[in-house]
Amino acid sequence: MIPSMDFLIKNEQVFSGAQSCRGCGWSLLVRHLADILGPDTVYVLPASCFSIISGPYPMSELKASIVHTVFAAAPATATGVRAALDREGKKATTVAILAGDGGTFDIGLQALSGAAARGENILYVVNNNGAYMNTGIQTSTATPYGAVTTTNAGEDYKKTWPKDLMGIIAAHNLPYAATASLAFLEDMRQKIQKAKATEGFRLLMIDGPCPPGHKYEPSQSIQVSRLAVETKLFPLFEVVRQRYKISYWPQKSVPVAECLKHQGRFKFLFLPENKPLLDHVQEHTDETWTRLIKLEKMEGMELVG
Ligand SMILES: Cc1ncc(C[n+]2csc(CCOP(=O)(O)OP(=O)(O)O)c2C)c(N)n1
Ligand SMILES: [Mg+2]
Repeated sequence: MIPSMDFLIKNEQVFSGAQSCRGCGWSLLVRHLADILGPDTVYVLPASCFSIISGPYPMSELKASIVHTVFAAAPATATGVRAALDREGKKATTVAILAGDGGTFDIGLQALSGAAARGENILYVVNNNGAYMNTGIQTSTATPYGAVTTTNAGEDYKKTWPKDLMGIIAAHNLPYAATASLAFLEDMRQKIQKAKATEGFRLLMIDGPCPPGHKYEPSQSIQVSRLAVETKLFPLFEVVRQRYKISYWPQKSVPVAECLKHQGRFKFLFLPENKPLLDHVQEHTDETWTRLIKLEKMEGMELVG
């Protein structure tokens, strides 16, 4: 069989010398994203690690226009950018938001919901690294259960489950939404292509490896991302108008501990006295996966676009 080369960068749109940490998911994600979206793209950036990585003008990392905006309002800013481009007749120009989980699950949620409900012609990309990494690893509502951050150090680890952002987004009846992983590049690139080709409000949520925040060696980023998918901690799926479709079915049943044990942020789950907590994470993950399968099988859920 001839191996597919669909994971290779074809039109590099990123200058060398990015200011990211080693092993950062943001950089690899944006290389692939920009390769597919091309130079006729305006990127709208709320505050996140990528605001720093992309660099202040004139040292931008991307060969495209970048609009830096306030933390809470990227979808509102992007709405304005879209309207201005449309008015100039530039309907083919892509408007893409690059946001972190803090800017999406928490502070930008209202603006996100508004733009999604209005059906703005915008691509929203969220790099979910599970905390406010740029300002020093504070808990967000995307932080996984059991993780240590700098804001829950007093109570040792996070004791609530992350928000179901994809469920919230599905409820907006979008034409395209999907999760993706840097360890599954062909799948991720296909999803970016689909999102680019779809008109209306689209959202991609990428699992964001972060060595300093998750506490592992930079060389392990892709391996940890792959384990997140194989253990079903980060399932890969698409949602089109509330219809779910699983994109990757793990062949083997890999326990969540296989992914969590590499990450220092989960150290509390591996204390002998905390075995029930680790079991709890496994049960919750199994339940979420079963629910996803049920959502996929649900008939008659498709809504008219
Ligand atoms: C209103 C407001 N509050 C706080 C900040 C400080 N701030 C800048 S980036 C950031 C963290 C962003 O976290 P996230 O969205 O998850 O992106 P990441 O840095 O993890 O990529 C914070 C708190 C800000 N810029 N504006
Ligand atoms: Mg984050």
